[in-house]
Amino acid sequence: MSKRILVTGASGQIGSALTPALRARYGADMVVATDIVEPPEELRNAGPFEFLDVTQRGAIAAVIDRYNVGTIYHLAAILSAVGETKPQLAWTVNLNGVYKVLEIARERRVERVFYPSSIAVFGPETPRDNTPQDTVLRPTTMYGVTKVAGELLGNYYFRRFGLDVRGVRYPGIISSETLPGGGTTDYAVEIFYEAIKHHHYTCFLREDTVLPMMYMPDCIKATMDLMEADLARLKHHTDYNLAAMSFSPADLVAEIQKHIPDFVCEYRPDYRQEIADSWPRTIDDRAAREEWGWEPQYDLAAMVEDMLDKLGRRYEAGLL
Ligand code: NAD
Ligand code: AKB
Repeated sequence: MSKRILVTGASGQIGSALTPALRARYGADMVVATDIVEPPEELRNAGPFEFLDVTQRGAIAAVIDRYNVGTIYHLAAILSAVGETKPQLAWTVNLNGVYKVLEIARERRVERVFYPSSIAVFGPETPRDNTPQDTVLRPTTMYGVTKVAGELLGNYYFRRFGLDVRGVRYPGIISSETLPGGGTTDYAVEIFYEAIKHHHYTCFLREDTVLPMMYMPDCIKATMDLMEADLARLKHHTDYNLAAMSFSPADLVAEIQKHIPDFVCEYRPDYRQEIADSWPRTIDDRAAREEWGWEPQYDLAAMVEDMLDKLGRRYEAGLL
């Protein structure tokens, strides 16, 4: 029987989009979605779902054995903003989680593991413009600390044990289906809901805070392309820089106003401003482009048009 795919953190922003994409590509029964919280109804009804806490080693091993898992997408994590309010939880879930998943993957001879990293691996000492692939990694958030350690651990398991661990440094991900789970880039999703519902948004970052961002279809494409890439072509493994677009809240507001002219945004920066100020503005992703053919499809204008179209339809149907 062919081996199944396990997704941890499947109820989250990325998991709830990646799981259906994997099911469409490999078959609904082949993809086991797991999380500690209920997934969206469509995801629960469309294939296997198990409650799974990634800090529980025995529970991870049991699911891997029960479903004959050959590939893991390990998405479960605590993101940057929640991580700064609960650093101990971020350490436990992010680092204990990835260590346990890698250990069990090694023991059970899992073939491939996807472990997403983040632009949060960079810190205030890193060049912020066109941030190089290989550069200073001294983050000032607990989230960033766990992501650097996770990248290094994944590379260690590849070199030491031959476990094929792959990962990208996602920028802020924007999506129309599931709300983000507590990051610094969340404003770039929330703003659409408020623009459509109230024509008004109060942004928790300064208007000139430029950050790297990506639309969900590109995030899914990058993830699946990297996982299907020829291993022989990969010079990096767990730490690919990835770029699609960079913009500030003011840029995003101006683009939304092309569709909703009376939309107004106020700015009240909070503790997340300091996190954003420690991250890159733009990213050099040549390694991803050269080693596995990465190319994004969506720029700011195309993303905004698609977001407003999708969310606008849900609003008109009374579903927002
Ligand atoms: P999210 O917060 O939306 O989802 C994470 C999921 O993990 C949640 O559904 C949560 O219930 C689950 N979870 C938390 N603790 C758990 C535990 N102990 N056991 C099992 N599940 C647990 O996050 P996301 O945006 O979907 O992110 C997925 C991955 O991508 C994370 O590793 C994140 O660091 C990374 N990433 C995301 C972004 C982004 O902008 N969304 C950017 C960079 C990196
Ligand atoms: C966050 O803001 O924490 C995430 C990320 C960039 O990792 N969106």
